[in-house]
Amino acid sequence: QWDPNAQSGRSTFVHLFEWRWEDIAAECERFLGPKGFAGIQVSPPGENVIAWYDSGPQRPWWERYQPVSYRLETRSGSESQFQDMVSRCNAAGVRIYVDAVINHMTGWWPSGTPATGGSSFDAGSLSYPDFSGSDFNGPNECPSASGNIENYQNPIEVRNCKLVGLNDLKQNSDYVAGVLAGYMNKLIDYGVAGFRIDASKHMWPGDLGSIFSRLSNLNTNHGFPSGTRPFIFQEVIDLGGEPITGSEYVGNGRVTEFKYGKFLGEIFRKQNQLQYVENFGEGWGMLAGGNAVVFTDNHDNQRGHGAGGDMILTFRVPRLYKMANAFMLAWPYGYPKVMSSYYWDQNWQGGQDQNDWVGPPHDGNYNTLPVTINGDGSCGNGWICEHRWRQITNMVQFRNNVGLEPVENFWSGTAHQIAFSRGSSGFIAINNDDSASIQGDFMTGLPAGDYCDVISGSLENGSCTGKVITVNGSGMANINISASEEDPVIAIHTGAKR
Ligand code: AAO
Repeated sequence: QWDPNAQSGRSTFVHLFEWRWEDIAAECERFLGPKGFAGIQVSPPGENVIAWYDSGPQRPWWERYQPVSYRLETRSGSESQFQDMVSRCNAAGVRIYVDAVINHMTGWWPSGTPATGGSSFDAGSLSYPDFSGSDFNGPNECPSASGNIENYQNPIEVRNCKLVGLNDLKQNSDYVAGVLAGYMNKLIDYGVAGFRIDASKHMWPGDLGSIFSRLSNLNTNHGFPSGTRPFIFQEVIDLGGEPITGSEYVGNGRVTEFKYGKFLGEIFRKQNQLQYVENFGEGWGMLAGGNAVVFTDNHDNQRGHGAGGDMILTFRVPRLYKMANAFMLAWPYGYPKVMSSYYWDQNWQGGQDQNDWVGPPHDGNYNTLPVTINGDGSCGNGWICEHRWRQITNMVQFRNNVGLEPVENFWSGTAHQIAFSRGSSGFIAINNDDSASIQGDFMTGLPAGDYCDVISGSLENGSCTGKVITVNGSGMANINISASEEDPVIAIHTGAKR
């Protein structure tokens, strides 16, 4: 349940936030498979409320986090499109991880509010296709006066009361656990390789463990060895300061390490120093790497939800974002996730983006627009596709190429300059200094030869489209990165040798 179930030689996954199943299937075949991505986190595939306020959020992204039933009908597509996507991605060597929303159902909505698969529900009387009254936590279980989580210092409240008004399922009921595991087992049967467990902090670790123990092994018809357990990563926001910690959950599978992206933001925004990363990981008070899923930003904190605050780096600060992702992908800690976003116009008022709810690009009927691919490989129709940015894609390949080789030759110059090698397979130098260059001969650990810098360009048809770095017979190379370069990073590896 800790193993990502990736094909061998693949080591990074991508969150294709709000993408349609058809587009994901095509992306597996035309890009993710060939480029070496390991897997995809997909948006919740289960039926959700159609959220609409006449003067307020209209079809916000967050409606996907308010389940009505487990029918696989959403604006990402139908059940058959979902099945087709999983099969085609597995065939392309790319795993599908489902974002499983199993803590709760919807918040309050007037009765008669529609859902994406046509189901009826009544949130006020706790009536849903699969659940009713006693399947939910109520005043007997939840100690807060409002029924909502008011105090994160009280673990009983956090687990048994409603998260932002969402009707809270009773996972310790045998019936409820059975329905949830049944939903997940159906997805496993369709070839899914793992799950992100949404809002895990709001469920008891033991209840989650007993749900996971009901899960089937992965489907051997999709190429998984028999006896393979589903990959599990639990969303627990733990920045310290609360009684509930991420470590309580590592017995069930991996946990999202939110400190990682916050630290990266602080480092690259120079609220901290890049030179201190030599022991980045456990040495910085984070989980053991084998228990962690890491990311620079996620769909919540790129828009001010969740945790991490204004330190978080996103596509809106592309230069820093590419540097931070390059470091993440070069550094051997955790299972890294690359965020892939859509654009929205922000509207800042009083320190808050009033448009933090805006859903994916859509037509006049709120059908999600397809992801189109431009001539230069970037995406159209409002899709950002960070995973297609050359600097990020190429570093995914760097990580695949260096495998488990250790960090060696760690060097720091000024507070914001570092370089290190990964055994004899890769070398990277990062210059986040405001004015000083990185200049000199560096020990790369690599065999002699001419290497393509995979940040300024790529290896194409036997030649480099960007800088060429020459390593001599003793592994030394002359490195020169001025502080004003478009991307002040050089990365070379044995998989991109001219
Ligand atoms: C929507 C509306 C609500 C409405 C509700 C019901 O926005 O106004 O009441 O519907 O109709 C998403 C959206 C929500 C949305 C929801 C349902 O973000 O706005 O509500 O869908 O449509 C907590 C949870 C964490 C959760 C996070 C957003 O612990 O699990 O909130 N993330 C997941 C998903 C997320 C989704 C849900 C869960 C629900 O990724 O997309 O919500 O399915 C502290 C706590 C954290 C807590 C945060 C935010 O964090 O530690 O556990 O996260 O507060 O409440 C510093 C601290 C840090 C602190 C942070 C913020 O950084 O160090 O610890 O400040 O205070």
